[in-house]
Amino acid sequence: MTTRRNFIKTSAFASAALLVNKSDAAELKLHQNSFTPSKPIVLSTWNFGLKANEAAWEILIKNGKALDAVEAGVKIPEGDPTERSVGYGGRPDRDGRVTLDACIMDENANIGSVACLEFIKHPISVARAVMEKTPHVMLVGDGAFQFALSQGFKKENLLVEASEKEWQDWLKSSNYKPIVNIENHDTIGMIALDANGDLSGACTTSGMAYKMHGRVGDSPIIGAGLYVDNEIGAATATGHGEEVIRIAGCHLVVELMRQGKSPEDACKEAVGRVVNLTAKRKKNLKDIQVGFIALNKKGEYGSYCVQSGFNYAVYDANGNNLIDADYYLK
Ligand code: SD4
Repeated sequence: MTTRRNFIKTSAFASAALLVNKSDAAELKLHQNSFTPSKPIVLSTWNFGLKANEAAWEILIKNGKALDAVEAGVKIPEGDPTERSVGYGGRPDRDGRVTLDACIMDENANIGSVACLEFIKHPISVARAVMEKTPHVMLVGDGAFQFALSQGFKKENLLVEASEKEWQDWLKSSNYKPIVNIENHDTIGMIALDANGDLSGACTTSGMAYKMHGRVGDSPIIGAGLYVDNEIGAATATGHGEEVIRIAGCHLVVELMRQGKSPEDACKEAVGRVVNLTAKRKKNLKDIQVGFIALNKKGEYGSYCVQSGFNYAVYDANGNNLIDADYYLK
């Protein structure tokens, strides 16, 4: 195919035309007018979602559980040292420490989360262990690390040479100014509907580069960076965590779907809240990116974000495709 971009026609549940970005990694199949919701289906944030979706799909297509699929999916960028915003290889905080945030939620509202976790390559699996093996829902810092060791996770250095070098350069100015859409990947958030009709989600990140030590974003916070309600749908977020927390973003998106909004309209309204509060607080919207993706119980999905550049990967019966999210700042 020679065209890089194609329009998907409006469908019953994709209320606005979406731009589809042809990825070299993905066979692009247009859904035009046959955008029938199907299950299983998995969605994940940014272009590294394509590879992550493949791992999730292997489980979903064998009638596996959405919970297992989302954990396996997000482990792909977590374990990849060239992905500099998640897990191993992630950019450090301003003290040069790689601190990771992750959470997971299943169809029965079981939840597990870790925040500011160091030295463990797969925080999502530690979050799952918090969910399944403790009476709690969230462990942070050294407590999360000690728990991980007790569960057999290995202590590893997560700061790769490239990240360390960038951090050394950053120290010269020490100016904390998050870059919007950095390298087209940030947090990976993944939500899936399995063949059995159950929803689960996972979200994992190294957070904002050069953040204060101890800073926690939205990604490990159930209701902010991720939410799943098996009766209604699921949502996950990426971008500036402070803004997502401010509106309890993903819980809001799911509640808006409960009120009857399509996934895309729910994401759009949540972004509208970010926009309004940013104006109220007299901050510059151009410095902010927030993106949501959402999936409902029927397998309908959508997304919306503050500014251009956010995309997400969808793997369903139509294949594994990258979709450019519609955005507010035109
Ligand atoms: C966070 N939403 O920690 C996450 C990921 C991120 O730019 O750093 N996005 O706020």
